[in-house]
Amino acid sequence: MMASFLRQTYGQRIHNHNNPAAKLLLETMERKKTNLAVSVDVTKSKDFLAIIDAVGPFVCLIKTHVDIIEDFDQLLIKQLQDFSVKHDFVIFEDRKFADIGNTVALQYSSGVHKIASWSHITNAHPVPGPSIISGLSSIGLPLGRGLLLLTEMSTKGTLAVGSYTEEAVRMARAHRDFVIGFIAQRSMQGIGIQADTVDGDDFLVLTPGVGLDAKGDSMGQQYRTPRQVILESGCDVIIVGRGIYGKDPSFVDGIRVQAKRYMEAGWEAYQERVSS
Ligand code: S5P
Repeated sequence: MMASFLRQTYGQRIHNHNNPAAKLLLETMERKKTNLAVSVDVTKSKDFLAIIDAVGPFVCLIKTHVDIIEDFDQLLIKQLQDFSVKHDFVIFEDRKFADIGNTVALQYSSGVHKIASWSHITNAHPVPGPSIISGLSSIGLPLGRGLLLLTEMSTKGTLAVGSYTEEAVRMARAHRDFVIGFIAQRSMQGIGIQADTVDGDDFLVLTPGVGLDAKGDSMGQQYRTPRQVILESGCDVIIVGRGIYGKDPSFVDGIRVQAKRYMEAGWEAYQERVSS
């Protein structure tokens, strides 16, 4: 049976969550009236910071891949955190952990990037089984962090379908304190439980593979519109990368225009959803 989370506002849904990172994201979305997340996939600190400062006013969340930054240092993290305060957004390092519990705990806490110390949210592939959640939560839970499981992917030919997706949602249901939601292409409500059972778990769904002008790229990425993602598929956050900063990360005026455009498209689709 379909519960009614899809028709609740982001503000109302804050009360369905205990995890501080989930609450922070919903509060930010409600306060700034945006369900846009920007994925800042560039290799130079200068471009990384310029894009974040340009899109900051329009986003609820900034998604990072810090391992692609060539001139990474701890100062960059301080600058990212300062922007997160200045512009009021949540930070999500898209690390896609995928190893045994002991290894992911080390990768999350240590090394050059020390992700757990600054990223409110991170994500993991469910492929190792529940031990990946225990490993990451041993580090992240005491810090008030949240985890997203990748239950589906946006790419052509993805193996994350069918019973893999269902089992991953079941894993999440068993770890509600730390798993706040999914990277997926549609609402995961009712998945992994019997059809006649009421689903009381309000998971957040953050969705990449969003573009208004292109249908995909030459490497298997597939794009859908904010309307398809938020209204038709019941996802909560649109994640947009190249659709916003294109091929020229230094053209900040153009980036601002695109960010506003995606923000408005995402919010309109959400308003139509909650008022339907
Ligand atoms: O299924 C997925 C999961 C993720 S997290 N498909 C994705 O594209 N992503 C990430 O979203 C990907 O790593 C990239 O950072 C972003 C999409 O970027 P874009 O430029 O194609 O919008």
